[in-house]
Amino acid sequence: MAYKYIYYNFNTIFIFERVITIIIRKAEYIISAVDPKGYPNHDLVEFAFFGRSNVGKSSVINAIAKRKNLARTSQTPGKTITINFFNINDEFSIVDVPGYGYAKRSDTQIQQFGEMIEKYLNSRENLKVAFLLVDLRHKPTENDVLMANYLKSFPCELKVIATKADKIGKTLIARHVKQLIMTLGVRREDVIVTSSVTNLGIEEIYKVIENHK
Ligand SMILES: Nc1nc2c(ncn2[C@@H]2O[C@H](COP(=O)(O)OP(=O)(O)OP(=O)(O)O)[C@@H](O)[C@H]2O)c(=O)[nH]1
Ligand SMILES: [Mg+2]
Repeated sequence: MAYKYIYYNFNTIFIFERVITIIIRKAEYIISAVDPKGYPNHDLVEFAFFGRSNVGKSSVINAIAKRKNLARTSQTPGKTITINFFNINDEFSIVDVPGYGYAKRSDTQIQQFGEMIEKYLNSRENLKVAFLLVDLRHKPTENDVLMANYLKSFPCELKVIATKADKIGKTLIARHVKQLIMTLGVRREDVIVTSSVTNLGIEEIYKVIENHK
């Protein structure tokens, strides 16, 4: 944990801003599972990452864990097809959930994915925060809205991660965040603007994690 000191007017006003950082001593893949029988039998608090295919879930997880290839990322959407659990510092667990909205999936597969996610949300008491990732460049999709409403029905906290902020101009960011808040029906303080390329927003995610550890 560190503190940022900002001085104004010859020290007459100064602002303390607590900067949270998590030192990553250990970041390990635990297991992949499709149903509760396969979940790890640990009592670590969990933080799960939801969102459509290709939105950047695995990339954000790698940025949080400060590892290049902990979660597998890909140019090809639909790569993550199981729920993947990671152990960070033996203190908390990060959960990579398969993405929705990938066109090349059969109806049966879509149904199986839905059931896989539903079982996880219904049975996992140690899940503290559901992070829903949406692409900041575009208006949230219908599926994003459905997912946000669905996640709101569970007792865990919901935070929205707006991804790929490096891909749009700074002036557009505020406008798109506003649109995202309106479309998903969330509060500004529940939205974290991120980029896995520049690491923008990763400290804010650490803050959320710290609050639940
Ligand atoms: N420029 C930029 N590219 C990103 C960012 N995050 C992810 N990407 C790219 O977007 C693509 C998809 O990223 P992934 O992290 O694999 O996405 P995912 O949500 O895990 O995808 P699935 O596992 O298919 O559900 C990759 O080519 C990433 O390099 C970002 O913040 N900025
Ligand atoms: Mg992935």
